[in-house]
Amino acid sequence: MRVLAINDISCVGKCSLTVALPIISASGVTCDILPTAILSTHTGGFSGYTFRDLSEDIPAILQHWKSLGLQYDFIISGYLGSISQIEMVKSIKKDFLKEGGTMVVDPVMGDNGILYAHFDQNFVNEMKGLCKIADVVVPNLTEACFLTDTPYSSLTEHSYTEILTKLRRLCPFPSVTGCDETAEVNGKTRVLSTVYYTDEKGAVRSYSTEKIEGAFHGAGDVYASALVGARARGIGMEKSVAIAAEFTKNSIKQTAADKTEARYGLNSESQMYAYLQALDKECRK
Ligand code: PXL
Repeated sequence: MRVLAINDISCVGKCSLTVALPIISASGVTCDILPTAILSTHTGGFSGYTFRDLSEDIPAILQHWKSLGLQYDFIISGYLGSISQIEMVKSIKKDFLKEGGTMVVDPVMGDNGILYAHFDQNFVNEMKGLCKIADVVVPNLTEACFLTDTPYSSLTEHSYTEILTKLRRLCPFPSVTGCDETAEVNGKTRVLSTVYYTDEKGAVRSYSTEKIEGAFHGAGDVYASALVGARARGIGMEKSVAIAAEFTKNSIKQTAADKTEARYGLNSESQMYAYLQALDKECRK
């Protein structure tokens, strides 16, 4: 199994490729990388970061790969710094995804109801176009709202299924993370963090974990990488979502216990062994 991860390198702050590469590789498949930009840190919560756009280097990299005849079973795209990089990902899919391969798009654009620095409505519109060529999209709730023109401020627990139905007009297998819900657990009202997704048969499903209070940077990257790792190991959507959601929740839980600054990312390293055990258990069935 060969996976290509297209994303930036944020040198500090554990997101994008510094998360995708270790997690996807650890899952037991080859993970090649295409860096879209190099930043000293990510853009969420730091000021004064450097940002080198690598768009100019990419055509020669792709030319070389073509000469090697490289083809991928999975391609996952993440943070893209410009509309021209969105176009570039579309042509990479054409040239490098195997027939029957899986295109995964993480439409990295924002969180907590707002877009990250450098993004605007024009970029959102172009990202909708990229989602249309994907088999799987993994937005967080904020990104799902932007992709479906749903005002974030108007959200209720009843909106989630509707958002998923709208996302299915863009892509057959959307999976939306961070859908907060309340539920009665042992007679107490609890807040749950739920992933809404569609299974292989196209049915809307959900998977809930305990909600850990706070904003944790890089959680979307951990979830997307763990999901791709599980899918690349041949595990079905339903189990893959559960494994990725548990890995992410446990990483968040450990990060909260560590009391590190949220902008430095998740302690997913501590949960890697459990993730691999979950993959192995499923693959042995
Ligand atoms: O975690 C998403 C992400 C990836 N890459 C860069 C970012 C962000 C979010 O802030 O700034 C550069």
